[in-house]
Amino acid sequence: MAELRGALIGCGFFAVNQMHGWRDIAGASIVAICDRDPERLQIVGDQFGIAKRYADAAALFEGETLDFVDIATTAPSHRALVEMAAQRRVPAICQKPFAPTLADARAMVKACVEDGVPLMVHENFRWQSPIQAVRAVIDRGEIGTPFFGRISFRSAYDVFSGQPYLATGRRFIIEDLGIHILDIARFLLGDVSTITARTARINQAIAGEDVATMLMDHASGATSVVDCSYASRLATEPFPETLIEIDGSDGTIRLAQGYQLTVTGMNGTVVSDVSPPLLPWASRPWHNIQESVVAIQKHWVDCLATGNEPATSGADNLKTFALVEAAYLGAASHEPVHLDALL
Ligand code: NAD
Ligand code: 89V
Repeated sequence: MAELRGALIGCGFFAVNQMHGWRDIAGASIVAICDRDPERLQIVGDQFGIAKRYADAAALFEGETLDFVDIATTAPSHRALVEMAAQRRVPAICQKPFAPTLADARAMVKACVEDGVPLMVHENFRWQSPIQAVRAVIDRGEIGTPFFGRISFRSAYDVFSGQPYLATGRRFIIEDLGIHILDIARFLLGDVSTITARTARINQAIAGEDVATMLMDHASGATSVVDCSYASRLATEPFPETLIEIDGSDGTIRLAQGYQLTVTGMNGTVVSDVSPPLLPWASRPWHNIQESVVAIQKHWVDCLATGNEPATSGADNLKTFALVEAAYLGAASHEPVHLDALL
């Protein structure tokens, strides 16, 4: 099969990981890049040897014949860019958060469905190898039927130095980080019917909430707690590890700090190291996230080749995005929120 011709829109902080990923993957390559900031365009273009550079997305679509576009801008531009791709019949990957509002996200899914264009949200956390290892234990039936989960991300890492915009939004941890952790909860325990949420702002120098605690009912009958904090100073900084506890009818799973996986099943306890590999271009502690970028991009190439729907398609991600929306509603009202009302 001929190599897929892709273009990257948005050459900022995180896009560099995506560019490394595309360089590692067989079957696809980035032939053009776009950013409205000339400095970012030059930095990424020079680093990855991309000669075709555009300051404007419409000019990119006009000037290039593309098999897909990888949108790595921040949320306010996502809808216009995805709709532009749909109109041009160009399959699109869109970074999380999918959109500023659920209404926008729904419209983006609709536009792609109507134009028959594949759409995947770059929701990469579930592709981290430690998370995949947890899911594999569940799938093998080693702990029976899960009835409880705790998916936890607590840290005091300074995310604001690399992503200064995170300090300025009215919404912070649920929209930016919680979205990943809620998606992991869905990935491990299935879709959610009800969510109850509480939030707090501990760091008074930022505009949004930096602590969120969420309790969820899953359609399977399982209950989960998703807790996120960027205000938790710990003896050893865990960023960006997601810690997991799953209890099932026949055993338990614990994914502990340091990527230690403990599975207790009917035949006893097995402890293993599920550390992600350190890719040649990656750097600690980000290597966990960086590896997941390669995994989700490979999945996209496979899906385009087979015609399968991506695991984190636009339609799938509406359910994760609805959890974000519901968590904010619930935190404001102090009432449980039924997902049916939003989806
Ligand atoms: P950033 O601000 O560093 O980069 C965004 C870039 O997009 C900027 O260079 C900006 O000039 C460009 N841009 C914005 N609108 C544009 C438009 N309409 N046309 C062309 N260029 C445009 O942001 P970032 O930290 O790289 O984050 C980008 C996205 O990636 C965000 O949605 C963020 O939430 C997400 N992100 C995801 C992960 C992950 O693990 N999946 C990690 C970090 C960030
Ligand atoms: O994944 C993200 O969206 C990042 C980070 C892990 C730092 O929260 O913003």
